[in-house]
Amino acid sequence: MSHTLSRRHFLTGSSVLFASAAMSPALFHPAWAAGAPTRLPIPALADGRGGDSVNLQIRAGEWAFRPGVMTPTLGFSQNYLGPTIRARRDTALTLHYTNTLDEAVAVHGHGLHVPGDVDGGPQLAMAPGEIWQPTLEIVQPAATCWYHSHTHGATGSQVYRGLAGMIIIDDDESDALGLPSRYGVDDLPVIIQDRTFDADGQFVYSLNDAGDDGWLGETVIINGAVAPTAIVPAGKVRLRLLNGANARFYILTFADNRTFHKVATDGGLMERPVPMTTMEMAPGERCEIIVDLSDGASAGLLTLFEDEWDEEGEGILSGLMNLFGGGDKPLPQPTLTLVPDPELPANTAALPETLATITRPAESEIVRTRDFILDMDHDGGMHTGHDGHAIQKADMTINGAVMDMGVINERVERGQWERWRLLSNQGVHPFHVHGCSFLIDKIEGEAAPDDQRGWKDTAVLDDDGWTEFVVRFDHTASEAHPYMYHCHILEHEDRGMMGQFTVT
Ligand SMILES: [Cu+2]
Repeated sequence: MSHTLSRRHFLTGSSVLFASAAMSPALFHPAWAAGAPTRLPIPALADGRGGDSVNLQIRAGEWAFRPGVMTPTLGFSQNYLGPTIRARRDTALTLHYTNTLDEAVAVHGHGLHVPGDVDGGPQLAMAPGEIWQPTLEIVQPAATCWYHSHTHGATGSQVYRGLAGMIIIDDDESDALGLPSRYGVDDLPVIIQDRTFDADGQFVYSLNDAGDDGWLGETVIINGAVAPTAIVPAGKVRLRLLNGANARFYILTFADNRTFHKVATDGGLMERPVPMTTMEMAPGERCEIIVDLSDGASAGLLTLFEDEWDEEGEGILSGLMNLFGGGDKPLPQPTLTLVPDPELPANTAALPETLATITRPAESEIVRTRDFILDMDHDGGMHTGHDGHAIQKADMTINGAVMDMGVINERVERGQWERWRLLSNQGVHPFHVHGCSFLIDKIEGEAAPDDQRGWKDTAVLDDDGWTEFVVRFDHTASEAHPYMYHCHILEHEDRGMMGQFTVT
């Protein structure tokens, strides 16, 4: 029987009770007891604001997820993941990719409002040895975005091996708010992933062996490190959280159940900070949160999830970090620990009451409605793509169709508001749309909760009811370089849960 995730398990679950249970204050998984503390790796900054092109060499490497054990990896100009690209509104960002691998790679700028011909969809794959140099006009508000492999049929495998990195967009409005903004000091990139390692410390991954829920790794890693610590000022700290996992939904909370403030969703700042103690993040989503460490106590971030269900169908929370395949599940340990250092200059300013203005369209401005139904058919057969190659287990469809690079599934008019309604026949899917940010209107018939009312590009839908958002596309995407909409469980995407659309 499938145990596909269902959102209602989380919504009605008892995660807060769980988090208040006695937690071991240990910083490290027992497997790490003999090792020195791992510092949170901070990806290098690649400053694209001044007009110089940012060089990103797509290359193989190796990376020590555990001291002394090297894992073959991929990265952008580094061994694992890529530099954090810094961009600014109203400037052009030029990227210069070189594919040094012996496999094709497409790289998508996730969350960027750019035309289809520089969006990095699968049509723009670089063959081995090829170069791709897109110039992106950054016209959107400050946001935390990311770039990652979007190679047809190989996205899951390439992201898993390391082809992902963060993009930070700044603007004048966000600069004026006084939020923590010292990169790597009180403004930290936090890329959450999970990986399974074999006894030799090598990645274990198989698209064909992934279950209905996608490929779920056994060990949680943050910026490529297991249970790292970050020394931070004893004040306000901004975490730019990216769920960069292939398939796992995370439930984030602090071990001491402290309140944090969510200030940004995928597409930028929300209208006002939202106090929270527990927050779910689906694959592909970003959130910026502000954590206050002025009390001087360390804060352990728990990245929990539900992989098992009790007789009532309620999810059982766990947070395993079975490094290199341990036996019994340990109690959830913090996967990132923030340790305040009172010697460091701290941001202790009060949070602004308002962060941004978000204007929703009037109902009369919404000119059409499109419905998308995501199916997991389980027919188990082989399908043939338009170019003749076999697609295995292609039982993942949107509106009855698997992804076909030769088919345009939707045609959208530029500059007009639309309502997109999404439903799943089974399970929970994070639905991502290229080239835009949208505003979630309703989830299962109810108004979106406060913390979901910001700009988004990835929305969670399930089989209990429609998720609806309003969206407007301001850039074009041609038949040669269409945009994609797809499930961001990468194994669903690679099996066909994706469609193409033009904007003209
Ligand atoms: Cu999916």
